[in-house]
Amino acid sequence: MFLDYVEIQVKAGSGGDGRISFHTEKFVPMGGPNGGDGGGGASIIAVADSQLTTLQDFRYKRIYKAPKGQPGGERDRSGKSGKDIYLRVPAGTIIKDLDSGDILYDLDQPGDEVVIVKGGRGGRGNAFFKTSTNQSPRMAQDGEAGEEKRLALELKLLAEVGLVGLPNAGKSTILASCSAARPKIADYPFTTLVPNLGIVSIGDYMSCVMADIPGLIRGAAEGKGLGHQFLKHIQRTRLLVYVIDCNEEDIPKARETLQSELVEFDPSLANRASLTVITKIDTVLESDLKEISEKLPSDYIYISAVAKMGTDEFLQSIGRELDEDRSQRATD
Ligand SMILES: Nc1nc2c(ncn2[C@@H]2O[C@H](COP(=O)(O)OP(=O)(O)OP(=O)(O)O)[C@@H](O)[C@H]2O)c(=O)[nH]1
Ligand SMILES: [Mg+2]
Repeated sequence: MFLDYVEIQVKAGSGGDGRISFHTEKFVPMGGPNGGDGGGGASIIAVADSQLTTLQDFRYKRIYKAPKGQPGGERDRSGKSGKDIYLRVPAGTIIKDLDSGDILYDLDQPGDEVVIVKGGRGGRGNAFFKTSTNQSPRMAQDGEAGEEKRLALELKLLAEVGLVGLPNAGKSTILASCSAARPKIADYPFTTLVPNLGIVSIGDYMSCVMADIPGLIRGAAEGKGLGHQFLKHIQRTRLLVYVIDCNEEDIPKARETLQSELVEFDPSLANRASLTVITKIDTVLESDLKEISEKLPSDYIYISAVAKMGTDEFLQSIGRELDEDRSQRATD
């Protein structure tokens, strides 16, 4: 399956208890307090690891407990802290709290790291409680309990193909026409507010996951419009599809705006495989379309997602690009 999901229980270590003890020497049966502090309990930390692609490792081990801190010692010695536990998860893992239903973390990039449950603090030893009025306190603090949570780990569907375009270009219509996804489609900009994913079949043997993100506008990389929050979703796609409405006044400029926003966001996107699709061709006369296409690069693809014109060829091109990308990866 594409979606990988596991539920786990995590418990951080409690802090070690503080110690009650007193300095003793020959002829000084009871000197000042010298009980040390307890050590901190260990935390559990999740790390996104680029080597992993599934949550398989969590299938059989569901409960994780981090070690406690050691109790404080005599002669002001602090207890040792527990050693933190690292849980390695694939990049693209979302961590949800099963009790509240909230998404707590989104570990998108390899190397991303979060403390999912924090170890308890060590308790203070009795040396800490010495005051001018109480020279020999007989009290010490217990270690704090470690945090405990029930979590769901969910691996986000990794989209191989990302549709990028200006608002209202027709991206969601393309996703709807070639997958079972039913994104909202409407004749106004910023209809799509969060990314949509769909599974696209190409011929009989191949399929890919396609992502439709909110429209991008100039300045998106700096936060204008909506698209920038979602640029990270196309960062990991293998193929970018630039979608441009054939009624766009200046198609080369639209193409350039889209590309420069992507590259500004992440320079490595400049080298990502890409296709450019001119859509809504059912809305212009054939003769006008000919005129438009003559001024554009010859590898642009012309489709109408509504009238299903050129869509098979479009999917074939996606298949070819993904094939090429896969074989390139194999030889890398
Ligand atoms: N005639 C025709 N209309 C289309 C075609 N593709 C999209 N449209 C229309 O164009 C409008 C915008 O389509 P969407 O698919 O919502 O555009 P979008 O790029 O997802 O827009 P945002 O999510 O707002 O960025 C809708 O009214 C669609 O019906 C097409 O191939 N032909
Ligand atoms: Mg849309």
